[in-house]
Amino acid sequence: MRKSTYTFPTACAVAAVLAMPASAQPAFEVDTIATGLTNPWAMAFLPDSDEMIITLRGGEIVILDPGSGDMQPISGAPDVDTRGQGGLLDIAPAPDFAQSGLVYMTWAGRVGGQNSTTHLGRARLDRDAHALVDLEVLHAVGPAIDSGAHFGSRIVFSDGHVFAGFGDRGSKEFGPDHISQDLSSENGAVIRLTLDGDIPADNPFAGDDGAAGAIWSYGHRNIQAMTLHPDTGDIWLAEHGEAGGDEVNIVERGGNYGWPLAANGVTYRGGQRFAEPHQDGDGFVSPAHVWPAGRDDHFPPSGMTFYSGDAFADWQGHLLIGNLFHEYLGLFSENNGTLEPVARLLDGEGHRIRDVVIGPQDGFIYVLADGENAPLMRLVPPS
Ligand SMILES: [Ca+2]
Repeated sequence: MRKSTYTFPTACAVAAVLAMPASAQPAFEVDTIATGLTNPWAMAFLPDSDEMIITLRGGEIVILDPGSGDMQPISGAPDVDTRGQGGLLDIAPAPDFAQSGLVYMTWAGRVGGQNSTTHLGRARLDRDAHALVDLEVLHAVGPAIDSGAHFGSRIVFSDGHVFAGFGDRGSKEFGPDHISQDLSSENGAVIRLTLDGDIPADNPFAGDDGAAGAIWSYGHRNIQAMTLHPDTGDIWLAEHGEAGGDEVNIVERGGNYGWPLAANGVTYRGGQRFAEPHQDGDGFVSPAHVWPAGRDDHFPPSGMTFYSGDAFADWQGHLLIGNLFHEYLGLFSENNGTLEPVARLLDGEGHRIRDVVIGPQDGFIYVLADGENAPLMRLVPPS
C-alpha cells in the first residue's frame, strides 16, 4: 500500500493549528489501496464485512479487500450498453443484505435498436461461486431514447423503499417541452419503488392520467450522487448543470426541481443563458446549494456522502462531494440545509473523483477515482 502524507492549509505550523477553530481541518494521509481499475463507477461496503463491491463501467464487478488490496472478479453482471456515458453504474447492497444477499444495481442497457435506457435491477451475491445470480430487472426508465448521454444514476434506500435518480439523456430542448418537465417521462427524475420493484400507491403521481406513477420528484438534469442526511433522513442528491449551475438538492415528495426552466448554468457553446436562475417564488424547488455558471467555478459532482465516524471527529456531519472536472473531493459544513465550503481534499493530485463512501468500521474516507487506470484511495488520520 502506498502512503502519502498531507497537511493543510499548506505548511500550517503547530501554533497555528492550535489557534484554529474546532472546525479546522486535521491532517490526513492517503493510502492507495488499489490501482489500475478500468473506469470504475461506484463502490459500497458489503454489510457486516470489511469488503467492498465495485462496479466498472464496462460491465464488470469486483469484490475488494481494502486491507490487502486483493480483488476478486464476480460473474453475472447485467449486459450493459457502454455507448457514451453508459455502462454499469451504481451498486448498493439491500437493507436486508445479511439475510437476502441481494445487491441492487443501475446500468444502461439497449431496449431494441438504437434506443437505450437506465435499468434498475437486483441479483443475489453467491460468495462461494463468486457470482451474482438470479438477476432481475425491477424497472427500465421510460421512455428509452437513442442517446449515449445522461443516464444518471444513483440508488438509495429509505422508508422501506428503493429510490433511484436518473438523467435527462442529454436533451437539448431548453423549453417547457423538455423531457425532465414531462411527468410521463422518468428521465430527469427520482423514482420510488417497493423493494420488489412495484409502484407504491402512495407515490405522488400514482394513478394520475398520463403520469409515470414511479416518479417521486422531477425536473432534474443528470443525477450523479444520492445520499441520506444522517439526522433528518432526507434524501440529498447532486446533479450536473449545463456549463455551471451544478446543484445539491434536498428531495421533496412530488417536487419539480426546475430543469431546464430555472437554471444557473449557461450553454456549453456560447455561454448563453437559457433560463432564469433559481429564485424563491418561481414555482420550482430551489437547490440547497448551487454553483455559478462558468467553467472556473463549476462543480460537476459525482458521489456524495455525509461524514460519520471517529477517524475525523471535526468533520462529523460534514458533506463530502466528488468533483470530476476540477479533480478534488469537496468538504462542506452543513447547517439546516445550507452548505459552506471547508476544504478541497486531494486537490492537485490529478484524480477525477467518481465516488466516496465512509468505512463503517474504521471511519476512513474511501475515494474512487475515474478513468481508464484509476486508483481507489482512502484518507486516514496521520500516523
Ligand atoms: Ca434545479
